[in-house]
Amino acid sequence: MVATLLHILVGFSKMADDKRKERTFIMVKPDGVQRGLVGEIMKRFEARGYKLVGCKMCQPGAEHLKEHYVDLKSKPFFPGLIEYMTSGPVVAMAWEGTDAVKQGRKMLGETKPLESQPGTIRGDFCIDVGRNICHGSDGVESAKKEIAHWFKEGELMSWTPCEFNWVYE
Ligand code: DAT
Ligand code: MG
Repeated sequence: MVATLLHILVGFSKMADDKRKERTFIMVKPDGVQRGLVGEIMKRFEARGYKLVGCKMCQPGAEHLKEHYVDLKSKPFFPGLIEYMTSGPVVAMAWEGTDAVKQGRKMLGETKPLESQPGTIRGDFCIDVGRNICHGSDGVESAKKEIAHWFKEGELMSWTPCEFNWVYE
């Protein structure tokens, strides 16, 4: 009886632990970098309690971006999107924590900045959809795919911030 209870408790704690390991891919787009908003965007994820597990500035070519946005390749704005995304360096990041994917999207706001609430990143810092300064994964599976697309194995860190037990109960 005690052993079964213990087993259940360990199971629950493992589930909570796994949830806290959810990762999302967040990228500051070329306009966000040009406009000096890298720190502002990172600050919000840090302050929320999410953990940075990968971060690099890079300027990949069109092929890499076409693959990243492959689901949109038939859209009329696709060529313009690729031109914009390859126009300068971006900052690619992986953030980890409970519900990171959904919360990351909420923190970014809507695709169209004018439909984004004030208090969100897009609602606070941009206007046009084609200059919406940041990217965030839209699902747990796409986050895994995007993180694998942007980061090599050794570029992702496993670490425990000293604040961990002050963020999670
Ligand atoms: P999100 O970036 O919110 O996930 P998405 O995946 O639908 O949005 O589109 C990717 C990017 O493509 C988006 O951030 C900006 C651009 N985009 C989307 N819809 C657009 C449109 N109607 N006109 C111009 N650019 C658009
Ligand atoms: Mg998207």
